[in-house]
Amino acid sequence: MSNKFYITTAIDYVNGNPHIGHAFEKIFADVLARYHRDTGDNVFFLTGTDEHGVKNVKSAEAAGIPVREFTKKNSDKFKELAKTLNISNDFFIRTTDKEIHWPAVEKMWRVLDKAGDIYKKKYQGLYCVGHEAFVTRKDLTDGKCALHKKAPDMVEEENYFFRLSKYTPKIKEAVTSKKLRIVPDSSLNELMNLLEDGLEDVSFSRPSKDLKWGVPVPGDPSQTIYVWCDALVNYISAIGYGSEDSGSKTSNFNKFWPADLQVIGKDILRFHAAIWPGMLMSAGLALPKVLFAHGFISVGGEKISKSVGNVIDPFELIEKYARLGPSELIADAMRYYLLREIPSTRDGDFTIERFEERYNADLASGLGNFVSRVVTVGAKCISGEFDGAESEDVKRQIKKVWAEYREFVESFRFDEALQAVWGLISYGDKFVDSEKIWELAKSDPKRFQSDIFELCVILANVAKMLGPFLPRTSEKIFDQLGAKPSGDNWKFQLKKGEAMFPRIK
Ligand code: ME8
Repeated sequence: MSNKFYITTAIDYVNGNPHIGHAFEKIFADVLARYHRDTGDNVFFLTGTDEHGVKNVKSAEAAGIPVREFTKKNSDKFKELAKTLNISNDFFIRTTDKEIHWPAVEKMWRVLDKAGDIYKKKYQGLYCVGHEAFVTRKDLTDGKCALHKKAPDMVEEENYFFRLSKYTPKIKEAVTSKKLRIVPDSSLNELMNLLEDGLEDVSFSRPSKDLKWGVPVPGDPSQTIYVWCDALVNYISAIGYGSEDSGSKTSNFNKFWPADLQVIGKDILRFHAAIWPGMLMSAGLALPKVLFAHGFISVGGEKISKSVGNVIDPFELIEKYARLGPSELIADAMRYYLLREIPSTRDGDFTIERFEERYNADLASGLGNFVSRVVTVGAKCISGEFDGAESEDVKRQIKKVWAEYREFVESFRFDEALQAVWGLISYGDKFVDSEKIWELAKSDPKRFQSDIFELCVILANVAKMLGPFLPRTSEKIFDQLGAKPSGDNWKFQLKKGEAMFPRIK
């Protein structure tokens, strides 16, 4: 029986265009979704957009477009990005979806209320629109939010609160016992500090007179549900909580919840490791198994920001290199850069220079060159289907790299997984050199064919490992090998294709 694997990403605000930080997170999760599919797991992979709240409303106003139209237009861009980057999500949730999402948010609210965890209170606080959250004086520098560089709004209002404080001990227990595993340790430590201080109750609604754009509080339309309470519910609304009979054995909710892995950026840890588990506990639902918080991407050493003018638009980046080949391979090149260059648990940087360097060194010279050394040379002298046998040394080498690769992928060390694959490529390159393959074609055709067979096996394994990382590249390699990834008793029929990853001059 196959295991289920439910994986989610954060859902993006649609206040602007997607940038490479958004792209990174979706690519990161896609590797794991594809890897688990390859191992035979029954995968459900969710991503989507977060469309309510003050931030989206303000951006729509600034653009002079009605908010519903504005969020739809931008949500479409995020959807399009997922397609362009070959993200293999099974569903794309939008929080404006009144059929699937809203009923779940309403149900969650009622359940929290019934548990006695919602109460009304007069409140005065500083609301940071960038955070979509109340902040405290210690989050400010010179009166401005240290992260968003804007002064928060002073808000005085009566609204509903969620009794998060009550769940501090239970959350602490879940985290320390690893029922809810927080990766990496830096995020775990950050959370433990928060828990040590004790969690505070959270404002869970805003008066509708100030914010109408959102889900009305059930039974009290004078209040709108807080955007984070609404957004976090996407992880269960998308699989049917509240909209299908979640009691039935066949429902996706019963099949897939709890999530096996939730991927988020480190900046939204508190919402996912404190508020979300608190809500789930109050509702009597299981906690996700693992929460993975990735690092942040800067561009040219600076935080990505419109005012700095360093926003890299993934669509433009792909367009810029269109002359190098089909856009799906450029998308793979982008996937490669982000996965190889940004260590998943730390921050990383993007520059065009570094992108081109990596492309030329690893994709044009490393991978592309190896493919052509094997396929072009082989196809010249061998026509039709052929098989053969690998030497013990080749078998051992491939087995060793698979073991490293699996360990690295399963511990989220994607840069190291790719290094292991490139190790196998250089092993193959050495094989070509030491055998002087190009001479053997004439001098010893029998040995030539058996060597080419072994090289094809090496390349097929490289392509198999690249499947989750560079899906289109992997397919194209299999096309040129005339083989299927599922094969183990390899047979090949070489077909020289377009040069993969021509050099950037
Ligand atoms: O936080 N590098 O939306 P968002 C890496 N709607 N990751 C980055 C990044 C960067 N430069 N910039 C953003 C939200 N991200 C909420 C989430 S989930 C129920 C609601 C990541 O559009 C960020 O960490 O600000 C987050 O995980 C995701 O992109 C969406 O960010």
